Amino acid sequence: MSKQSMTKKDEVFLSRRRFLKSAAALAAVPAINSILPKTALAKAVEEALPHFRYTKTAHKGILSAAHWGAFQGVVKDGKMIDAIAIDDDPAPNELIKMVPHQVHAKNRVKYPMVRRNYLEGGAGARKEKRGNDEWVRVSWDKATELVAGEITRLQENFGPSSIYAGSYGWKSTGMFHNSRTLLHRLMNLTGGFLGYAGDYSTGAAQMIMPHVMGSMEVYEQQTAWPVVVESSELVVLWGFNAMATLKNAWNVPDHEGQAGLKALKEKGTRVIAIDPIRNETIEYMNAEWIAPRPYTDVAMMLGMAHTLYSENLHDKEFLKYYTTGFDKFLAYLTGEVDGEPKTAEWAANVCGIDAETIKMLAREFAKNRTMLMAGWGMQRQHHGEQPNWMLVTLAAMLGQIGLPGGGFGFSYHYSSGGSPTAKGGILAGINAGKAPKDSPAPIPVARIVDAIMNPGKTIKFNGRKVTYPNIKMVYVAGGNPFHQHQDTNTLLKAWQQLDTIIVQEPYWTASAKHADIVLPATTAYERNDLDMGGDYSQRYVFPMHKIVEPQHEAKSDFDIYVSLAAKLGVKEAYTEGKDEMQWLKEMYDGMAKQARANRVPLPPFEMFWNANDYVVFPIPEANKRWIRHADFRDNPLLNPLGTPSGRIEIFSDTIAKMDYADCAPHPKWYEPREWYKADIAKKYPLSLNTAHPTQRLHSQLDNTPLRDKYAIANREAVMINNQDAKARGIKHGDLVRAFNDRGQILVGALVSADIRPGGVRICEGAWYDSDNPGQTGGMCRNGCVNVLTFDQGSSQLAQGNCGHMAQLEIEKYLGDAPVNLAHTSPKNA
Ligand SMILES: Nc1nc2c(c(=O)[nH]1)N[C@H]1C(S)=C(S)[C@@H](COP(=O)(O)OP(=O)(O)OC[C@H]3O[C@@H](n4cnc5c(=O)[nH]c(N)nc54)[C@H](O)[C@@H]3O)O[C@H]1N2
Ligand SMILES: Nc1nc2c(c(=O)[nH]1)N[C@H]1C(S)=C(S)[C@@H](COP(=O)(O)OP(=O)(O)OC[C@H]3O[C@@H](n4cnc5c(=O)[nH]c(N)nc54)[C@H](O)[C@@H]3O)O[C@H]1N2
Ligand SMILES: [Mo]
Repeated sequence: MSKQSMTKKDEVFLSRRRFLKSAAALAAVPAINSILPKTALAKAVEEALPHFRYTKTAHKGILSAAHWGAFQGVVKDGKMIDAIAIDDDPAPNELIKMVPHQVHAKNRVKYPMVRRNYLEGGAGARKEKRGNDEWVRVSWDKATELVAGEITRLQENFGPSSIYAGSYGWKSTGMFHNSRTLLHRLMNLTGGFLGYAGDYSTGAAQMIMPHVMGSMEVYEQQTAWPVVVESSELVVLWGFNAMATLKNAWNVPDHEGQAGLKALKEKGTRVIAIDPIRNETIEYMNAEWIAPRPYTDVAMMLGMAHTLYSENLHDKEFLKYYTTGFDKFLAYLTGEVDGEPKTAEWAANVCGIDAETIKMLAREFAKNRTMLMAGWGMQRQHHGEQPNWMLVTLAAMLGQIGLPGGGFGFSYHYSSGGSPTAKGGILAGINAGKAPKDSPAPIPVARIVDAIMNPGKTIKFNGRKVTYPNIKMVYVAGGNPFHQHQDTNTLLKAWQQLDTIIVQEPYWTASAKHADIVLPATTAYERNDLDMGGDYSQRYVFPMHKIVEPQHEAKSDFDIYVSLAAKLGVKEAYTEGKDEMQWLKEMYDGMAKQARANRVPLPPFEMFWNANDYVVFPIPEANKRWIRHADFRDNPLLNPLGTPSGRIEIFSDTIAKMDYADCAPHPKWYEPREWYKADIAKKYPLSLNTAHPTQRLHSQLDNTPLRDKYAIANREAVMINNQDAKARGIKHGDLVRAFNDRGQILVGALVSADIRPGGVRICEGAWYDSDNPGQTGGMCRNGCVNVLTFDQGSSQLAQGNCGHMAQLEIEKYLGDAPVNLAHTSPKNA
């Protein structure tokens, strides 16, 4: 295999306009509940077809899947009461157990609801009351009439750029009930919409890497785990917490990354971790922990690069044959251009790690077969382009890129990058259809609030210019802007500018509470779907059977859009005449055809669906030995990188031509907007870390009992070093106010030695709950960290978000503890 690549957020759009030959055959498909236990026929098929795996826990429940794993849902008296991970899962987790709680959560959106003033006064009426208005229950017919009417009004009067329907978010798994793509499909049939570019995850890295490596690197297959276990002598975990982040995946996780880490641990490979926090992966691997000042990694890497150069440890052959521009970078590294040599001593003064340690690290990296594995937290920062570029430069100087167990990897912590790729078939998801010709150009995803606030403003973006249109409506389905976006108070202001906000959701999240029209969506467990298991391994195909009937008046996203399509006169085009099961059969058949071409025969759809089983594709031996960039290393002329030079660009002419003051044409240390040496640190001395939550997926599952395990004083936890806590008279378990000039939140003190002094961690994803609803400046009673972050692009190149960075102060909260209403439904709802 010469190149393995995949994208995360954009499903593989295989356009198959083929219609079902026999829809009638499907009518015979019985409901899953009626076909358990397994039929004799299914058992016979399974014996004949080894990749059609009999669910070992069969008969316990109904097979389905989520971001946190595949499981069987157990139902009693129409209610889901348990979820049991499949036996093939090498690292089943506690999130799976929350599935029944998701279905039966108290704060489900039960009926379509409209904000009273909106219902009575129309679009834009009393918009300042959003978040603090009454809710009125309406019929589905009325709700869809309002939504369809507003789409029509805006398309006619202002055109597609007035409707932001990008709808970024992690929704649920399932290749068909993809709330976002299905929304795009509707909008494309009705005049187009304003969408987004990039994502919140790798906003900076995915834009800079193509200039440097010719590919995004962050969503690409990594050197296979068996190779790492066998060949790496030193593994460096740089801002990397895979034991937490691998619990979830974009599709259904295969959890093979945890198996890889376990094997590494059992072998006793040396592991060094660089992170301001001694996170659970460091703990699990018992790694050597180096804790730099937050946001200073680029300086630290420069100090190492300088050591390699000055001690003649860099690989000159590799730099010569496989890279371009090292000489120009060198002039910066040695201080020739700015009078500032980036020595280990210089770096020590910036990152707070002593020069001897920095030098030791550089020498160890050079001496051993070293794999640099990096997470994405440090690129979700101001100048977040630089850590990735500099890490690649460091790896290039070490000269091990393309060798077994050497080089760098930017996706070992995500969706099990490095889990060897199987050979079978791939499910194509539902497609968004064709965008109309005059569709507006997308805006960088994290600039949405800036765009709403500043229509007509032009910004720079990766060599292009983007002019913000006049956005009048936001349609959210499968995302949670009140958690995902930085600087919540500014978001609130922006939300108050809009004519209409529609939120399609299973729960009364803060985003729902601040909308005009709320449409109740089912969870994934109330509908039928299919998904792949293993984003990189593509190893499994899971049926996602409906486990319980839709709760209350909730409808699947597909059914909601079909009703809207009917009102907008595009129903036939939208459904192509197919219902849920017909779409699933078509997706399965397309996948099975590819599998057959790969000599992996699969049973017909009906049999697959009825058997409560899943498919496990074989993994070719060669893929277990796969090494990222080995082909490039073997022959850079025949297998050039996708960069202009075909080589690793340590200096980029493309970026030089952009001429951005905040993104030089070579990796460079920039002082960030907020950090411990900035003026702001005198007032707000603590540096914020907003790591992803171990026992949640962002905001998802915050309304389940798992919260009892991590909430402190009934709020999101703030991790703080013992010394910093002591200096402020804060004890473990105390209620604490965290604040800066942008806002204030209540959190519970988690006092610990596992965080470097000067840093605090408040995980992203707590549901926003203001004590002054709808107004800016209120205190969030649940600890939504984005109240404290700033909303600025990483640089003009990537315009990525800076969610992982902010200065703040904390103090013991002395008032009466206010009631936390984050997980309650509004009155009458
Ligand atoms: N400060 C800071 N901010 C961050 C980050 C950070 O590190 N720091 N991380 C960023 C990153 S990487 C990301 S990816 C974003 C994530 O941000 P989001 O993707 O917005 O986070 P989720 O909590 O997954 O939101 C998904 C929402 O979809 C709803 N949902 C689930 N299933 C369905 C469905 O089938 N249909 C519909 N209609 N709705 C459904 C859920 O209830 C939930 O409200 O956050 C970003 N924000
Ligand atoms: N359990 C769980 N798993 C998830 C998610 C989730 O919400 N929960 N979200 C999924 C998604 S959408 C994404 S994008 C990925 C996110 O994956 P990542 O972005 O890699 O995860 P983070 O937790 O934000 O950051 C990883 C590590 O970086 C460290 N870090 C932060 N700032 C710095 C710094 O300045 N320097 C250094 N050296 N280290 C730093 C943090 O302390 C943390 O240990 O995870 C995915 N998996
Ligand atoms: Mo993400």
